[in-house]
Amino acid sequence: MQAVSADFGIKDALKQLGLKDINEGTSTGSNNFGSGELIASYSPTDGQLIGKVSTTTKDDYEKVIQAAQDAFLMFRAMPAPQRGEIVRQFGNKLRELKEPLGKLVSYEMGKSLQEGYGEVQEMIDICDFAVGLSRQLNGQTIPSERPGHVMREQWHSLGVVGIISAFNFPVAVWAWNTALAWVCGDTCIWKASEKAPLCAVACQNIIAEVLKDNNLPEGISCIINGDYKVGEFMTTDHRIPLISATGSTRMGRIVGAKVAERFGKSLLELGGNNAIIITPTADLKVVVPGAVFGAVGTCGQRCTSTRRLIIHESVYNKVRDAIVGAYKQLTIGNPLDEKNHIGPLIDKDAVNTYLAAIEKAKAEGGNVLVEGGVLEGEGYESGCYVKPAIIEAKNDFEIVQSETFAPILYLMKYSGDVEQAIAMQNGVAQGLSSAIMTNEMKEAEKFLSFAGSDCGIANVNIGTSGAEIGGAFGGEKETGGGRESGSDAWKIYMRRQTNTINYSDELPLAQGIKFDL
Ligand code: UN1
Repeated sequence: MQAVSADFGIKDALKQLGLKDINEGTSTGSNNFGSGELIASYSPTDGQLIGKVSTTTKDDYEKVIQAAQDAFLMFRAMPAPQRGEIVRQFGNKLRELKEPLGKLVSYEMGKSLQEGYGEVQEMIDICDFAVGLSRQLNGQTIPSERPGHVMREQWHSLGVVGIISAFNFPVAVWAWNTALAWVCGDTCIWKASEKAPLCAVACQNIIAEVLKDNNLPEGISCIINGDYKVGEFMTTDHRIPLISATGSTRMGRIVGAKVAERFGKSLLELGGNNAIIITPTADLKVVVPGAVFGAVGTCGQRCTSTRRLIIHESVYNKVRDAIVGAYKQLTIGNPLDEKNHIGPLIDKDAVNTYLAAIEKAKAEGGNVLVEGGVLEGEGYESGCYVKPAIIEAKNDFEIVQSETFAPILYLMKYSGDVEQAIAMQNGVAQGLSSAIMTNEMKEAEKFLSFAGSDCGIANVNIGTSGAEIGGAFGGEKETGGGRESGSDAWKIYMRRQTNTINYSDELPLAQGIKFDL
């Protein structure tokens, strides 16, 4: 670790974030009661041990939930704009620490430094959004059918929110949830991915300082560490009214069922299988960067990553050649070095999944246009660096139908009108993000209409990834149906109450029912 940290300032970043490095001991996060075994965090960039984090036992968990429940009782009584002030301070701390936190994200997770900074920016943006929201948690007044009556809708704080997040966005997805949950008056318990535990501890340290400065209990923000078993403490716990879970469809199926069994609410943000439709009028200047960033950004490990290009046959060769040409410009290497576009996959398991997917695509009849493979030699010692691959394939290949979290882009042709392309784009089990590249207004509007894309996100002349926080984020079908981040996604973090108030001297019943005594 020493050599790399000296090069890219990682050691300094760890210090600024209050993390101990391997020579100093174990990081726990200030509100983590973790007394279980240690998780070691290795960087996929250089294979070095970055630090260790202690895991949460069942007994520890009981202390955490107690702290979160106690904190909830005071936090929900605090006026929402004052809670917004806490989130404002948190956002400011993130502004101060954008560089070290972005570096840690890049080093622990492997995404390019630019994307690491982008992730922290996304946290700052959602904090700003939530601050404004803290004065807009408005209910409505509804006309009553009865004289001398009025109906009202109110939004009350929900309780303790459980957050389960994935390795690929190790800090931003937590912030999407917490920034909203906090202004709504909820307290949070976060189980981060065991593949990026130090990012979680760093975030906890930052919010802990803000809470301390404001004499607020740290139970407002808690972390628990460990594998899926630790997540299960939350999914089966009736004291947690909402579980927000981001990850694979496989995970979501289990979590969703467990939470539903106890009538909890769940917000699921699961797998995607995102396509860009490229029509005859598409502008290559827009198509190439949109498709390439979508496919190789975060080394193909975004849930919004572009997996399929559905290209009209009349422009197929031109588009194919332009994309294949652009792949030749890509540089792969240490993501902390800003000259590289692409860092490593998260670990060797992910490398094996990537290799198996390429083999499967070939076995199903795919035609490889850009060879994949694992990079070896100087700078690639971690064994996690792979080459982004492009394969001509058919939409109904089994491998094309499933999400592989890796930089593999499938190219396919359509020959008819845009409806045919839309049917192909919709012809998968997932429904997160989608895009069309066109200068034809009618095609764009058809794609966005009720008969168009069936995804939660449908874009025109931009790629499938890189959504802004202002819109609701999430998708349909096997993506799980949840919406987080912007728009009115805050409503799931609150409980809705309908009030009917009678200010008359009579008691008329609704629906005109007579009940005379
Ligand atoms: C994810 O991959 O889980 O739209 C989230 C995007 C990012 C968020 C991705 N803003 O690509």
